[in-house]
Amino acid sequence: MSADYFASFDKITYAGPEATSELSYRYYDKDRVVLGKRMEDHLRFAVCMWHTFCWPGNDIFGAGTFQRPWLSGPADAKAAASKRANALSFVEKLDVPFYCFHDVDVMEPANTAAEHMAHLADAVDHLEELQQKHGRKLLWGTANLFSHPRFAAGGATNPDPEVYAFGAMQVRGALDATHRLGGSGYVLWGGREGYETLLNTNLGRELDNFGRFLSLVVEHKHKIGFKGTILIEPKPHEPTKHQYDFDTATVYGFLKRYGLENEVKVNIEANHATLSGHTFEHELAMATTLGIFGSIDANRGDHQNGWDTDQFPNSVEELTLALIEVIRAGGFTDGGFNFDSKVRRQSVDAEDLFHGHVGAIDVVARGLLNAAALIEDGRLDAFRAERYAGWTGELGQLVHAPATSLADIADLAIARDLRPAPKSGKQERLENLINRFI
Ligand code: XLS
Ligand code: CA
Ligand code: CA
Repeated sequence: MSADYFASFDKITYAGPEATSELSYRYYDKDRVVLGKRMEDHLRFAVCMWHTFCWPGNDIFGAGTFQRPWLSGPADAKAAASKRANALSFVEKLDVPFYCFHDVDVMEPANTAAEHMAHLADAVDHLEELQQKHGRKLLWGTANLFSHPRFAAGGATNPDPEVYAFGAMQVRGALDATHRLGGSGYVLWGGREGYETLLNTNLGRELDNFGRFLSLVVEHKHKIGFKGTILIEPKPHEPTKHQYDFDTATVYGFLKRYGLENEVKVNIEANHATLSGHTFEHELAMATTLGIFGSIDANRGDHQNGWDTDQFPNSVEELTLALIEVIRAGGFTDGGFNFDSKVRRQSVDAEDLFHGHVGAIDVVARGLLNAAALIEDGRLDAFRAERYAGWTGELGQLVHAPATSLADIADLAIARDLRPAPKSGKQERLENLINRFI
């Protein structure tokens, strides 16, 4: 049916830090046990369909630059099948367990709702065979409610209920497909669930419609017996000026408001974290603290650019800090590290797709090894525990006792003549400690 675009590449294997081949893993050794778990089970890597196989390398100033055979002809059933087959073959060559997709990434384009369902069904049949053939699994599925012009004003927050219904059709289809393909999770990224101007926007109406949409998705998940996690992927803006799922803390407030905080978790993307003015590790720590840490898109931004460049992660330091938070969270349950990453527009060779993924996988693996070593060393956690030790003492317990009032605490401060002296937070010492492990 379709020629194997990656036929000339060997499977990528672990060859250790002294490896001579550029396309070998130097740190990702899938069977190596770290903190009691195989690396493959810790990291649960996934390749994304959209940037890697659907994007032709265009930007707002120029046309696609990539020569991918399935993108050069008409967007028909044959092209869609070639894309799927090549994608799964690529994931097998990388020897990582998972892939992720949007409905429209894998199917022949459709003009009507009925056609959408029929084409998606064909794609799911084929993906089921391919998963079997290549021994790969689905990390998460999702529906694209942002590319088609009908979604210019959003899907679940569109002023027009007919667009909302079309979006519901797509999400029902993609969630059913994810369930059938044994996916671990289902993601909702609301790129156009936001606004361009408040002049034409009814915020309250849009939030209630969005909350209702998410409740319906959760209800459907239980109805069909899908055991995976429903995930929201926060992002502050782009393409909309303001996106409702701004960051993890905002998503948590939204979930609480609609009673969904025990049903939905977050898929945190490094690039979106920095766009919202946070660090990647901040978003991870916040999600863990709020009990909604689910999965990760590891792609990063560029420090000089204020947009979503979706680059492969390449900072060992950034990944070490992130992995400390993942380990503190107890690791993934059904989430994983997805590479929602694009090679640069000038990286036109098939080989560039391998360099991007192999390098990123090794950077994340090094982050894991460093973070595990830091946790095992114990000094980082010991300092933090010591810094808060007062809260397990008498005063800390008194503050939290239900009968204690503000006046009780104030009176105690006076009665004991408290004169607390500043204590060093030891930031430089801790930063030096981290650097010794990188
Ligand atoms: C875009 C998002 C998108 C989601 C999936 O910025 O990262 O790719 O991960 O819809
Ligand atoms: Ca992104
Ligand atoms: Ca993403």
